Amino acid sequence: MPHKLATIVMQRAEALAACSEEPEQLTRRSYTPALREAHRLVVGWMAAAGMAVREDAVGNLIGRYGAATPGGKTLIIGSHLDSVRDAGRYDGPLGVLVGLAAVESLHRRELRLPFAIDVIAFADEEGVRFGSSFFGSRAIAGTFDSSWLRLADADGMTLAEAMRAFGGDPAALATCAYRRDEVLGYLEVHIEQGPVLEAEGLPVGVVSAIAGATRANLHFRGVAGHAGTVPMQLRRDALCAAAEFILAAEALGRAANDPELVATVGQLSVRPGASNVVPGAASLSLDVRHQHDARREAAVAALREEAEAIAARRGLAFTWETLQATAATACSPRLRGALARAVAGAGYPVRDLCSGAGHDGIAMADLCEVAMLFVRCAGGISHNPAEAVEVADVAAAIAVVERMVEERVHEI
Ligand code: HGY
Ligand code: MN
Ligand code: MN
Repeated sequence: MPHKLATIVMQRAEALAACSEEPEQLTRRSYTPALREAHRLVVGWMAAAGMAVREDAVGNLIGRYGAATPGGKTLIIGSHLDSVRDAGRYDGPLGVLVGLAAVESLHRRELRLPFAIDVIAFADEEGVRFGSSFFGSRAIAGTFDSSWLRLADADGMTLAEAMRAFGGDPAALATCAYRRDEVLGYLEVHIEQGPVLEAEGLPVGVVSAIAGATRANLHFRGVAGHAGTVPMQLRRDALCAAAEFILAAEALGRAANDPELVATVGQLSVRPGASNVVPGAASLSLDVRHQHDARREAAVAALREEAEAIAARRGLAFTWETLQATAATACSPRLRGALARAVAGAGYPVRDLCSGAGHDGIAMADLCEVAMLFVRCAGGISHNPAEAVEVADVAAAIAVVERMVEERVHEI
């Protein structure tokens, strides 16, 4: 059955890829009409798999496959449908579609388990639109911070306004939270977004921990001036300061001789943004990750000091805005063990590996034990339209999840 369902998963991933804000590339940010279109497709697939479907106040899409007897606990299987800009097809959707396929397999065989399965498509995992992320999973875990509702996107729309326009209810976010005692655990299937499984010829991997991450915005303020008249020595050029910082961040990441430390500047805005004006203001994003929190925090502190020194040397004003700092999250030894036995039971080698990428499991760990299954992806490429998986590896993931929910019940 897994291979047939895997083919359906691949077809559905293609259908979801057409739900985009941009005609030429796949961009599906949170609370957009493109995400609404994606939800419409998934609602139909969930209903056809015998699931009761609802959307909660924060905008999570939740399909429930009821337990054999009412009152059972719930295993949550989830991931996200929102994407980065110019995204691949599988980062997020694969996890929702494999969870749905495992339920579909039960439904086709008219099987019910002693526990319910909730397949959740979380409202905003990538954080592209509002800068901070995990809004959906934080609401499910009961840790949503209402100050986030005032975050605004590039058009000035607040998260609360976007949520309301999408059909959500910012005033009712407490209703999204699950109770600890009703949840068996959380399982996410996700592409590895790295090269390890492919390098070792493995279809799947069991995640041991998810790296911690700090996201910040840095703002350099100088003096705008005429490109033709302001002498170089008298300039207070905000973009040159930002450029110096960007290279310093790369140098720190490289010099640390620590492969687990990564520092990325992915966004840069320059004002006023005219070719004949010395830039008076420049803002940039910073993303720092590490498996160990102390190392990440030390790197963030060093980068903040460096930015302040650059601004001081150049006579610029500087502000630092931390948007999000998430601690590294260990996956549950109990669930990992059950997942590893399900991998072995499905006939695949068990390979533990860390996740450099962030996932909703970070937020879900405040609610319950979490486990993740990685799926090999071509070249380890992700956050890129070249993202690709093999149908046989998707079939492997479905077979593992089926064994996890059907044979490892007593271990969950
Ligand atoms: O940024 C991440 O690690 C994830 O893709 N949200
Ligand atoms: Mn991603
Ligand atoms: Mn993802």
